[in-house]
Amino acid sequence: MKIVMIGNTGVGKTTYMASLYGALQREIEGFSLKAVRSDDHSRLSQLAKTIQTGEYPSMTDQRSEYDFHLRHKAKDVIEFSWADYRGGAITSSTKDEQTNLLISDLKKADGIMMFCDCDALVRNDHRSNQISRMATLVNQALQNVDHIICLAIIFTKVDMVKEISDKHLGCFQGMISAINASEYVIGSFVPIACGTQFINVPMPLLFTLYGSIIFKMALLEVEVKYHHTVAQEWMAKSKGLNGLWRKVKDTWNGEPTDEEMAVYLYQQAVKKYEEHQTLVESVQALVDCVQKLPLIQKEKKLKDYANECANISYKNPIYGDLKPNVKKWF
Ligand SMILES: Nc1nc2c(ncn2[C@@H]2O[C@H](COP(=O)(O)OP(=O)(O)OP(=O)(O)O)[C@@H](O)[C@H]2O)c(=O)[nH]1
Ligand SMILES: [Mg+2]
Repeated sequence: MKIVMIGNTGVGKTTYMASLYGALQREIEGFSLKAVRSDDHSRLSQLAKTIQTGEYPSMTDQRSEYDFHLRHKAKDVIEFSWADYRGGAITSSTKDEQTNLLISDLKKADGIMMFCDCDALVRNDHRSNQISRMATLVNQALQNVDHIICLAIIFTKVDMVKEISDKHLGCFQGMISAINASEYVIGSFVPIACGTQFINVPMPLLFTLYGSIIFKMALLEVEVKYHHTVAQEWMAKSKGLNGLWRKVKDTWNGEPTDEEMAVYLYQQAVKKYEEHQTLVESVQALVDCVQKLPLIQKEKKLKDYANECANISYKNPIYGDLKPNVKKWF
């Protein structure tokens, strides 16, 4: 399971990753995050603390990949890797090693976070965001996909803007059409802020992992049914005279008997069922979170997305204030 972040230099990718990691050291709606390697844990936790004081990280100079466990109520939900790039990788030529790595990562991604500086967006500063360049790279990566991909279009630094209106979203029209045309891509806009103010910080990650977690649950369901059916088939074979004959033959040859095969497959079915049950509660919590987001859907207009962005962050910040004494956004 792989998540890739894409966004021009200075839009806030590293700030987001570290802030999220810091925030999810305690449970939010039951979810928490754990780095697999202890040095990554120390680095990200330290960075998160520094960011909360208003001091931001320095520019990323090369790709770094982190491995995490998303947990829900102290149980593992999914393990995933998450790559952070230097923003320059999106504008460099394909001769650049980092750019090639980004393109190949995007092709393998299960979830994509596309970062856009909201302050630059409302100032119509398109150079700072390079949206059309990102859209080209993402569209290339989405050609011929055969698995579900969640694509979060993340508006960073919303603490710096007064309003997001439909006229600011026109540059996403191409992306919206591509997402609506694909049966595999689920898209959403997510406004966030990190630093001295915290707005919607867990949402981009939860949304990006959503498709893979749903897929994992569906796969477990299929596995339970499969193991159960095959177990029944072995059990049926073990019955009657023919079954007795097969048992003698298997025992003579030192091979597992039909009954032993049936028991083994039942045990597998039970194991998969237990895994599935653990996921059900987490998926319900995830669906509750994701439903509040401005999901990209065919019938919606740009105005609808602008209104929904305003509703989730201006009036009803989802997990808006994680710290005491944080000023409300407006
Ligand atoms: N006001 C505000 N500023 C932010 C926020 N997030 C990031 N910034 C500012 O944006 C700058 C760049 O953030 P980074 O996280 O380093 O950006 P990046 O996308 O990782 O940049 P590269 O590593 O160069 O690709 C920071 O130094 C902050 O000044 C935010 O939520 N609010
Ligand atoms: Mg960075």
